[in-house]
Amino acid sequence: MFRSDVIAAYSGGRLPGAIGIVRMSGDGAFDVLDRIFRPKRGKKMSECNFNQMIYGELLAADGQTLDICLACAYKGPHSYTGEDMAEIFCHGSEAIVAAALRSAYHAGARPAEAGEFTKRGFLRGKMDLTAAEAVADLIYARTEQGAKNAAALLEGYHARPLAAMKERLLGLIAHFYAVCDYSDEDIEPFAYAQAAAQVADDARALEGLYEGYLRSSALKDGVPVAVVGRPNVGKSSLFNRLAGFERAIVTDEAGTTRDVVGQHIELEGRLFHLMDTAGIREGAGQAERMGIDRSYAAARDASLIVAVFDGSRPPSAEDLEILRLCRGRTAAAVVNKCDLPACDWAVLADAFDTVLPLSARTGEGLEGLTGWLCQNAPDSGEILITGQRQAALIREAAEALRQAQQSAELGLTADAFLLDAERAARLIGQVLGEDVDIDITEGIFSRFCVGK
Ligand SMILES: Nc1nc2c(ncn2[C@@H]2O[C@H](COP(=O)(O)OP(=O)(O)OP(=O)(O)O)[C@@H](O)[C@H]2O)c(=O)[nH]1
Ligand SMILES: [Mg+2]
Repeated sequence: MFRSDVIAAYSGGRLPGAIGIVRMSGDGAFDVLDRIFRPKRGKKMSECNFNQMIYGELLAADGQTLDICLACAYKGPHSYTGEDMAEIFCHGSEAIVAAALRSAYHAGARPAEAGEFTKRGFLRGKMDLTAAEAVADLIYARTEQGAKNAAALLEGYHARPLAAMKERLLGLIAHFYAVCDYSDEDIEPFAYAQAAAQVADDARALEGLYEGYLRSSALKDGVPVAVVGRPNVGKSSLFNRLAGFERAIVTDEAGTTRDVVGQHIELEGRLFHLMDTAGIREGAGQAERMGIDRSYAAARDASLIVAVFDGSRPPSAEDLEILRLCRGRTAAAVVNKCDLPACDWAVLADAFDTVLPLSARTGEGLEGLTGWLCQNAPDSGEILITGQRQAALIREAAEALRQAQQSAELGLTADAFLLDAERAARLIGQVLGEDVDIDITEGIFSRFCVGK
């Protein structure tokens, strides 16, 4: 295996904080550690147990004690990077961390680049490229659901079946070559129908993965939810209630909101992208009319619609336009201002499965709406591929397999089948990080933070 220099970086959260983590990795990491951390019990760090927290003194570059804290050494290859690695858990002060890093550099380490620890893990075969990408997903996860998805990807939820698929394909290809090259020997003849069925199964699996990727934006960008209604019914008030702060302007004038106002919220571990919109009405001025066009566009593009009505006033023609807008969509009707004397809104029962009386002013009935949002968020608990790089390769591999399937079904020459099957196997390998261009891997790791 290649030798690698010792890298060091700060790997913890924002400083100051309770604990700061200084991490190092590489051949000679334990030499650096021995020079900058002295266990209280007298032994050197490199003589203590691995994977065990050791209490001791963190030393500055001049040898003076900087902090009394903990450190842990991890012996390669059983570490995150696959190399000898160590972490020092010092007090989370900027001064201590900066001095500890200076001390590590003085002892022979160099500053790590963004994502370099994970890159080393990848290059040492500790993880495939999908797992490395999942690490970035984990770090940037905005919700519990996003983190769970990333954790499953990190554990090879899709990578393992993909690796198996590639092996099966290679087996099929090898069999094909054997039949062609040693036709007079006792090799089972090649069954085109069976080959066609196998690549069709694989193509279907890949297509499913790609479709999942198209749905995965809900994990990162949130489920888009449009709040629509005629002016002054309380859309912005409701939107602010859900956001938990005064995000949008509220006045008692009709036509307050002119533009789409977006806000991410998390409910029960899921991410939603709420959009407050301009009230829909006829005869508005130019700016408001442009806003109303955007309301329609937001409603069209959203997965879920929250249609708001003013329960203290009778239904109007403008309200009926909202009913029309929601037809055939996943929409809930909110009959707002339930703190005021109510008018008859029975008309909504025909148009909506869900009608929720609510007061944006007092918050009464809000849990009915949040419950509806969570129930209707498209989440099947399915683990989705999230990376555009992987998705593009998977789609291409699926297309190659469909072509191979066609060649097999038509009984074309072996060449036609082999060419596409081999291309598919290569593309699947690239998903996992085999034969991937150095520029591509550099691009992936540079998106990480320093210290990971
Ligand atoms: N009593 C009562 N008043 C409310 C409630 N929700 C909103 N309002 C009032 O209704 C008025 C309009 O509220 P907004 O939230 O600005 O209504 P909107 O639908 O966003 O209006 P536009 O942006 O003009 O389309 C304000 O005076 C709010 O205080 C409610 O639940 N009860
Ligand atoms: Mg508004």
